[in-house]
Amino acid sequence: MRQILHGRYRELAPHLVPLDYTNNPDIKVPMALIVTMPELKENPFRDRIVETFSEDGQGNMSFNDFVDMFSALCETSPRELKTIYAFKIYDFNRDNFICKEDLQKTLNKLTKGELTPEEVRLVCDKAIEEADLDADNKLSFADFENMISKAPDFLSNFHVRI
Ligand SMILES: [Ca+2]
Ligand SMILES: [Ca+2]
Repeated sequence: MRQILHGRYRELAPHLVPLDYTNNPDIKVPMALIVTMPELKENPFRDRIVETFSEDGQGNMSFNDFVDMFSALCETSPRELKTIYAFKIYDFNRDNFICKEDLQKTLNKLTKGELTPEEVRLVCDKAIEEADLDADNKLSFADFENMISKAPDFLSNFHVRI
């Protein structure tokens, strides 16, 4: 798997990525190139996914970041792991909670802008109301796990076959 991924990583930037990785060179491939991969380019969360898995938080990916990303996204990776990353990806403002604004952005991406702002608001209010176990009007990770158990569709963008 690592070898296949190295080939895929290298073909994104052959002038940048060496063939020999035995000394773990400090190379990063920018997000703009990563998101062109067929596994990601149709995914409405591609930028967020790449940002979230990049150690620098900006989407510049080392080979290790790249391996971590595809290990988490592959079809055999456990749901708990996908849930952890989905929470980070949906937490747009990175405050460790999914608030209404985060969920509205998420839903706009999930539905590709097919819902009106009013519909998005209604769906978000209802989703938070149903999942919010401690009633603070935002989703902690525990609340989010509760939401995923009822609505696994929220993980549907985090399965990739490579
Ligand atoms: Ca947040
Ligand atoms: Ca809560």
